[in-house]
Amino acid sequence: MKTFGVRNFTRALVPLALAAISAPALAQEGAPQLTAEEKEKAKKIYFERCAGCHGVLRKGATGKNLEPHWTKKLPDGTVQEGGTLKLGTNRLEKIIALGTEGGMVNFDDILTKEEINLMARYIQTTPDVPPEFSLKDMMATWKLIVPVEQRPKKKMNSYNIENIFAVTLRDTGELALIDGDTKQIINIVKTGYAVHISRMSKSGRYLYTVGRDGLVNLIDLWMEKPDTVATVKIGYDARSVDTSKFKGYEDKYLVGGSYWPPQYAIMEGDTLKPLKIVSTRGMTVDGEYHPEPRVASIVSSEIKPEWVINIKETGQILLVDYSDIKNLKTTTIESAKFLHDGGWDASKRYFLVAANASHKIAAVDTKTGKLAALIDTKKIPHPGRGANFVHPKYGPVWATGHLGADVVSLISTPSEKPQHAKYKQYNWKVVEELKVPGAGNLFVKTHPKSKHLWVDLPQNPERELAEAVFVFDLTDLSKPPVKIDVAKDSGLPMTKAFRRAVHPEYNKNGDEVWISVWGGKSDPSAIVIYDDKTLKLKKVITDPKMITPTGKFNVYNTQHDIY
Ligand code: DHE
Repeated sequence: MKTFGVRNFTRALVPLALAAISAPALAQEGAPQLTAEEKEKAKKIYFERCAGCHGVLRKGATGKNLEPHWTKKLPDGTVQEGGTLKLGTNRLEKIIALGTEGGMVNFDDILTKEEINLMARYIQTTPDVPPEFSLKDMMATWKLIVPVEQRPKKKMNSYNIENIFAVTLRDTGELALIDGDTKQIINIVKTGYAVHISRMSKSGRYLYTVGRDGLVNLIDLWMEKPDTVATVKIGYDARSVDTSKFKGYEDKYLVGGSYWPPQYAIMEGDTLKPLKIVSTRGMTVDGEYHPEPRVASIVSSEIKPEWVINIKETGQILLVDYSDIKNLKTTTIESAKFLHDGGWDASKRYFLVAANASHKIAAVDTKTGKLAALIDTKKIPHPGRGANFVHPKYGPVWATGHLGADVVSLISTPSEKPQHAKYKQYNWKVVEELKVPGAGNLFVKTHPKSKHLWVDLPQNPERELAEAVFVFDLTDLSKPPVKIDVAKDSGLPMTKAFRRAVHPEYNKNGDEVWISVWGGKSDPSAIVIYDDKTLKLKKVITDPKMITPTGKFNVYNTQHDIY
């Protein structure tokens, strides 16, 4: 079955505190019966593979609503009620096995027939409600491994810290720190489960990473061998962190967003000591109450002491002023539902975030604290952090790829530079859609010193596209992109699982691009490095410890939001 979409998203591994999850209080009338053992197994699979898209409470987000009111056949076996289709086990099995044209991927190569049948029955039962996670719970998880006074007073190693890459080793729950100059692995740090993103402190000394299990690691890059100096859990299921970057607050605070419970936590930047938790439960932009509004992307403003915190299910964008943590001031900006990932425009005044299942990009003006625009795009925009460059005809643009469409959308962004005044007429319009050979893009990337735009397609169902990247020439966008077969260049053997080429990331100088070859958990993986000018292969980093590399975060580019 050829479907594009969110394959590995639904494979995401989310080890919630499963044991602590309470049994549903409601009667399961008409739902298929599950033994206690089956239920435990189904719960685990649901959290590992399904919750990322459908939500813990199954209210739906990127994926559809999976509550019993439409998954469950009526007690007498009726499949239709008042025009509403009741899916039932057989239909659900087919959807899980084969996927749908709506973007749901096929699971017949991941789950066994029995597991598919189990999940088809499980999602007809009433969803379990996981436990809450308080400040006291958070405090109990906090580990200060090296107190500040015992840390180096100056940099104790000879690494060019600004060119270190933090590489997510997704399926081992580790982070590889790689020297960008020598391409040698500096350290492999044990992190949270299926670690998601890394971010930098303003000073460039501290690196933070967050696992899907909510574990945050604080890594001190000044140590002789950079390593973890503190950890804390911010919830059971998380995706994002960022630091305080405004003048006077450098390295002072860290904020982390949770999927479950739906809340964000504020910590001390250099120790991770928990300070405050704020719930994000509340009303959607449509005025409906939502019990599970998950925290998606977070960025830190440099023009105000504020974080931009994007709440997925409600479509509300929060500007959280951290200058007074005790008396927290928040501006709540209405945008569109299902906010996900995003990045700054070139001026770093506007933050552009995908409302992915609404097929829109919301742009926030962080100077005025208002929504600047809500822009319709092709299906399921997925920018990562996006890419900024000056278009030959339309001036400054920010680019996003799409999971659900075979284009890269270029959105004109405002600029105060006098030479860009003539482009004002285009601001906040999709000025061009660059054609790519298929859907399934996750990340696009360029660099201020580069003339190239790199586009991956790891979620495309065709092997030859998922294993390649496509490079546009920014000086002549009428040319089709150059295809680079990254999996082939890696020299890795062909495997049953796709060797997905994912997440292009520049080095500090902006003259090299690193791409992960994301293989199966038991297959060899690699990072393939290209010369950005010539597009020629420069180096392949392989190592038995290099298992399922995905996101890569160059210290300097992450610290300064360069993309
Ligand atoms: Fe991500 C960023 C959520 C699946 C790799 N991902 C993000 C962000 C969010 C998010 C909210 C933005 C963080 C920020 O900027 O503060 N990702 C989710 C999901 O909910 C989802 C769809 C399913 C899940 O259960 O996790 C999901 N993500 C994936 C993957 O399967 C990816 C491809 C591989 C992996 O490592 O898990 C993946 N996501 C990434 C990466 C970034 C990211 C590499 C950071 C991009 C950047 O350049 O900053």
